[in-house]
Amino acid sequence: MSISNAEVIVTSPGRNFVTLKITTDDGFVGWGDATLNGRELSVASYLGDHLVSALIGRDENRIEDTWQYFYRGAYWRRGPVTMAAIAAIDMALWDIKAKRAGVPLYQLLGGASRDGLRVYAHASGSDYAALSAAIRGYVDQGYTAVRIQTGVPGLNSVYGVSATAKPGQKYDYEPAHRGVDGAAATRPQEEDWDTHAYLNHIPQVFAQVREEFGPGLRLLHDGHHRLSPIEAARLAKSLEPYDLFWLEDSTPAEDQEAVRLIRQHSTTPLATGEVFNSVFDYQTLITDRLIDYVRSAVTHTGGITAMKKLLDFAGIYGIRSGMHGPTDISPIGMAAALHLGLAIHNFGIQEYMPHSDTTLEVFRTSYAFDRGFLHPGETPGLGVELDEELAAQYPYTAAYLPVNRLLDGSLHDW
Ligand code: CS2
Ligand code: MG
Repeated sequence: MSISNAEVIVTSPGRNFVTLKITTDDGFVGWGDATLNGRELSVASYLGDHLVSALIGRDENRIEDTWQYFYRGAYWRRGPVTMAAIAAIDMALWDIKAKRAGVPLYQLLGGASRDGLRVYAHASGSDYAALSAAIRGYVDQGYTAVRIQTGVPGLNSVYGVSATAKPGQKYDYEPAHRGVDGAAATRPQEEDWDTHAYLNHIPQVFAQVREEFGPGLRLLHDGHHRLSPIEAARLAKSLEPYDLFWLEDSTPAEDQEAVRLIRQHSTTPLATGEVFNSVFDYQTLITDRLIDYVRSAVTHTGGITAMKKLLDFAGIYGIRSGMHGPTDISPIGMAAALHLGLAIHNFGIQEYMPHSDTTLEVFRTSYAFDRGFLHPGETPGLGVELDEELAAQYPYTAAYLPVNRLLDGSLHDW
């Protein structure tokens, strides 16, 4: 049995996604997600122009060898574009292997370690009333964990805070922006930022949330890499009374040593890694026990093969998974996270930003949400099928994540 065809499909049902379709000579089809938000076409080209031709004729069963071939065999290793491309190949091959075996993928990864995956929702609001209504909407749907992002007095807009979300609606915000009236964007939008105002405001918001919603609800917060190490340490310390499940990405991601400083000052659990793409990005963080949760996405870290090894490595140090699950990972990448999360022992929590109805018409999924938990379903393989005809009706439309500037106009970190 060998790979007879491999094809890259770019579609934009509400937002852009890059998908790899691998077909075997006896008719099995595997799907892989290669979506890199705001840089989609780079991965489509890397796959389509450089990797796909080397896939044809390969033994589809040799997943580990194929992974090593594209990673170890390449002179230019790592980086988000390369690792998203390898991830898509890896996911598609696992999808085929499980379909051929007639089992949901998690069965090949060791079988279920739990009945379902606890997820956290995104709740945001430009002021406390809007935020509180958003949290209430999720609690009413059965969520047991909620990420809290809020507007900051004096700032026009804050990343991760919806200006339009309504309580109970399925999704909270879209990370990337298109241009006017949904046209292709020509450049990122600009948002403002003021660390002083943010640091003063956030602890007050968490105090209000705890008072209103009580001690049981798990609360998370994402700093989106905006703080210096000592500012992040102050935030982590000031949030201790509100018992966070985690504080995520409060310092720029490439500086692993910055996290040591936060750790020295606070017992607030820390999560990082959604922009990482290799186990080596975590080496110090894991071996020195500087974090509590690994945030990588299967889609951005070289696929199921690499992510399983990363999480097994983290597990040795008592560190758990908190895999990235925003709308800019396709339902295929999401399904990969669910199968892996169900199987591993050191699962922590799964981020869940439900996709739009338009996205879910194109990507037909078998995973299901039930009272705060997700399950990947029992369909053989990953359990997601792309409707190619429908996908073709949604052409790529450029969209970008915003950039942010301080109030004096200088550009600030992501
Ligand atoms: C966020 C994401 O989900 C998260 O934790 O940080 O919205 C992230 O900013 C986007 O996925 C970027 O593509
Ligand atoms: Mg994040």
